[in-house]
Amino acid sequence: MERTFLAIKPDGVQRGLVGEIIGRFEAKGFKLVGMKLMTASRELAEQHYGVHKERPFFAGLVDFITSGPIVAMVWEGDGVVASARKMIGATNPLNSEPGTIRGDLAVNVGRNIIHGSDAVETAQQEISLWFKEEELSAWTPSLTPWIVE
Ligand code: DAT
Ligand code: MG
Repeated sequence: MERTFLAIKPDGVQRGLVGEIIGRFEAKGFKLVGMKLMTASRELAEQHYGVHKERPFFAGLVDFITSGPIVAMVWEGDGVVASARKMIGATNPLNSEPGTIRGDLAVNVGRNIIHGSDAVETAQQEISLWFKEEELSAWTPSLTPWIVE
């Protein structure tokens, strides 16, 4: 089953948006299989955003993402990687459609409140970077037959 890595960034936690954001993925019908509140080390943040290390915003991005607790999560479901990206919206919240998390709740690219893996392969790498296998729970929500046929 497909899985994605999502993280509510320090701005989302500080703004009290954890419940609002998690609620959207629950309501959609995806399954939460791992979650922890943690402050990322610089090393972890630099690995996570390694693809951006030559970009001018890299140092500031790492400073920001390590500045306070984040909520790291793994969600599961058919097509969850692409669907979560749609639910999150465009990188710059000023371009994110209303109805998306960033479109509804953010205004600045450096404070866009949530991360989501951009592809199935990236998701697998990010999940193994942030979580140990034993931190993930395989379970069957009792509502599953009412969500997927
Ligand atoms: P996304 O988070 O939508 O996958 P990304 O991978 O291109 O976006 O960039 C990672 C994060 O870096 C993004 O969430 C916010 C920050 N960022 C991206 N482009 C930026 C820019 N031009 N200025 C400042 N921060 C930027
Ligand atoms: Mg990205």
